[in-house]
Amino acid sequence: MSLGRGLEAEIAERARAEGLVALAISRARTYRNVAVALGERDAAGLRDTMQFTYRNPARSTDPTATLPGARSVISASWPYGRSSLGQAPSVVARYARRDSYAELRRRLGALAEVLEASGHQARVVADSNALVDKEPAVRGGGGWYLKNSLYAVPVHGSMVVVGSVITDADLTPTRPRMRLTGCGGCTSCMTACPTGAILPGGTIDAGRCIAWQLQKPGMLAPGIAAAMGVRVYGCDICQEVCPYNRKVAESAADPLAQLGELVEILAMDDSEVLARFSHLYLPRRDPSVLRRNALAAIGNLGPGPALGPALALLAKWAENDDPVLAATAAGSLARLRASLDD
Ligand code: B12
Ligand code: SF4
Ligand code: SF4
Repeated sequence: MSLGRGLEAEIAERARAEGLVALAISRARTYRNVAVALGERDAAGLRDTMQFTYRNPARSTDPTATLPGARSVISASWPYGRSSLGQAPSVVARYARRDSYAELRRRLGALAEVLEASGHQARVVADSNALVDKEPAVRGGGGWYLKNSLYAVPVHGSMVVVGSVITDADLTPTRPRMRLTGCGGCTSCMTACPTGAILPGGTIDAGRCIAWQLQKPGMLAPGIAAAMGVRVYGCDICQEVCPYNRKVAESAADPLAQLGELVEILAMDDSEVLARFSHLYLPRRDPSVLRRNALAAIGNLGPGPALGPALALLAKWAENDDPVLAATAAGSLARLRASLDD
């Protein structure tokens, strides 16, 4: 069994070979600060109807709940921002254009293999409800919390997904950073968020966050359709304006190409939507959530070359049997018509 610095060095080498960044090792302790934050946000009504890590905070803030006897947590990030460079903007947020979480988990699995080969137990956790992913990474000094609540790492900024390997190996922790947040006096994301969802202290009001509202079934909350822009899944606004992500800026969107993407989604039957977007979180695997979002997004295309086909499409969907889809299409028709008077 290899122990001590030898094992840490082996893990670091494998992480580099896998293209993982910001490796960080922390002790497998309970994250009381995060449990308190989850409780306070729940009490303040900022959780909306989200479950995720809120369902069982005792579990999601304690690595030993996933692996009894755990001693260390190895965190690492997968920089998806790079792969979206040079891509045309899409109606899907950048992390979700590919299955970034599967790419991360596969690479973390390679680190788990190193540990297992040396006789240790290891569990990969990434974007599951088993653990709050950012906290062990921050504790191990991989990066910082930002005011938009995301985690940024050197060089790659916040366009990374982050996960961990929980292990019973007693590894030497990497050094925490001196600062909790890397924002200084900047408030660009707070100003840019179209719904004012970013509250002080790195806190998001989920009821106002477009990324959450686009995942929720039923009618979009009041004000979301008009504020959400041309997107059907996820929201990258608070990352795109962030100086940490300057290197991964996209070119300007083309309304006709966006309409093309939305029309394509609306033309798919249920099984096609589920197959094409199998990596997205859709509540109860309900494809109509994406259709609703596509219809709402069309209402934000504004006057321009996409206007004629957009109006015709919405008029048809406003007659749909599904009351949510019909009402969303009618709302978008009204917004598009109003945009002609502006
Ligand atoms: C619930 C959840 C959401 C919810 C709520 C998000 C939220 N910020 O509250 C919704 C659905 C809205 C969401 C959206 C998104 N999410 Co999300 N989400 C999660 C999930 C499942 C749990 C997060 C959680 O429970 N955190 C616990 C809370 C308490 O932590 P916190 O909000 O960071 O609070 C800390 C800070 O406030 C800090 N703090 C304390 N004091 C202070 C003071 C200052 C000044 C600062 C800056 C910080 C600070 O301490 C608190 C406690 O640790 C994680 C996966 C996981 N299992 O961890 C992914 C995760 C956070 N999401 C992720 C992503 C990619 C996104 C989106 C970018 C996707 C998209 N493009 O639409 C958006 C971004 C929206 C945003 N600005 O946060 C990534 C983030 C990667 C990164 N680089 O940070 C994660 C980590 C998934 C992963 N494994 O990579 N998400
Ligand atoms: S993801 Fe969008 S809606 Fe949510 S906080 Fe960021 S900018 Fe605001
Ligand atoms: S935009 Fe500014 S305030 Fe917001 S996360 Fe980035 S550095 Fe921090």
